[in-house]
Amino acid sequence: MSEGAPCCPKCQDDRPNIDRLILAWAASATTLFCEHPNSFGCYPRATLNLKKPTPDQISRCILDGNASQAADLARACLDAGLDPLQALDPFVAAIRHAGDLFEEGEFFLPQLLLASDAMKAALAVIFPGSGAAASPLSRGTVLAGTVQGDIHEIGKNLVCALLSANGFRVIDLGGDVHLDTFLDQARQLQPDLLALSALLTTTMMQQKNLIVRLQETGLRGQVKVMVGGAPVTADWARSIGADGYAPDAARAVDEALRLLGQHRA
Ligand code: B1M
Repeated sequence: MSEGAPCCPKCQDDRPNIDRLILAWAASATTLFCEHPNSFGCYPRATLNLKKPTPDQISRCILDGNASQAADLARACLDAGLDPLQALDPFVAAIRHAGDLFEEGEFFLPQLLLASDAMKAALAVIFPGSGAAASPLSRGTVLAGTVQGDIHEIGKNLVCALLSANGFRVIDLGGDVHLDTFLDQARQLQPDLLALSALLTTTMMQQKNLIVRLQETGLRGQVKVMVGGAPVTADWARSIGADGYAPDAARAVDEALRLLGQHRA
């Protein structure tokens, strides 16, 4: 079969899916294949040993800032049977490595930007629609965002995705969210929990400022506050009067459940 030709009538209508499977299997593929039943003369997917991308491949792709390849590799990880958190791990390691290179002066801001775009492309595949959807089985409403002055969104998006996947209704205000926006939205939407992310030592202070403003405006008693982000610690959370803190996205779910008096399903 010539490369690029459809391998069955159904595949002709399903080109992107075939392309991604080919990519996942590219290293050892000798025949084009698809996941349709044998009646079309194709290989059933279960018998294919899809190749899991290596951490090196993933790291190279993120450091190169190759967003489309990052999305393909993320799909390949899922196709190879990894659960979403396992699939995400090497991408997180790679973007952190990019940060280290930046700190060491071996990477410049445009490269870091490209790397983070690639990371976001992978995250969008692994957790589609992160933070956007309201879960039908809402355990409570979470109003989330990265605080004013801080545009780092990847970790916050991951926290939102996991909260959403665990039954919370998540309203994600995005990055660099002005204190007044948080206050207006908290007043309007009456969330049960505010989830405030900060990635810069300079912007952590905005978590504190927001808690002060919540007190001043009489909203503090109506909403719990959880803080997080790489420089944030449990001590910091306590010192600013936050109700909760989590060091990573998985533990943010546990903490949100605890704060809202819920248990895992
Ligand atoms: Co920036 N950046 N960056 N950056 N960046 C860091 C944070 C830095 C540590 C890099 C470094 O120098 N080594 C450094 C901060 C130093 C400091 O303050 N201590 C830094 C800097 C300095 C900057 C700029 C100032 C650079 C400049 O302009 N000279 C600038 C700031 C711009 C601004 O915000 N005003 C800047 C810009 C950028 C990019 C735009 C290029 C890009 C962000 C793109 C985007 O998100 N839209 C970027 C990136 C990608 C990084 C690094 C490399 C990676 C961050 C990331 O996505 N990590 C980062 C280095 C690093 O982290 N090692 C760095 C992966 C993510 C999954 O982890 O975000 O930690 P993380 O989230 C985790 C936990 O922290 C936790 O759960 C997540 C998942 O497990 N968590 C929560 C996060 N939020 C939570 C909330 C919770 C609970 C847990 O409850 C509410």
